[in-house]
Amino acid sequence: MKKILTTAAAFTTIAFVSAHAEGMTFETVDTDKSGAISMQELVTAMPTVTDAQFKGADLDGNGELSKEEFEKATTKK
Ligand SMILES: [Ca+2]
Ligand SMILES: [Ca+2]
Repeated sequence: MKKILTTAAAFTTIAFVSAHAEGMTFETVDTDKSGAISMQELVTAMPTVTDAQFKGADLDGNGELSKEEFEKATTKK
């Protein structure tokens, strides 16, 4: 049950990548190579992403996705 609850809590974050993440890596989304993914970069890579989904993936709330945050958001399980 614990595993299911963890998955459910992360589901809104994960949802935005499921259809788009194939072959997509942090490096390809971070088009300006700043080391973090901005909302604009994420939308460029995944046009269906919403602001709420971006904020859900931005675990520390600094307005950008670190590699760790991006990888968590794109992990399907
Ligand atoms: Ca960037
Ligand atoms: Ca962040």
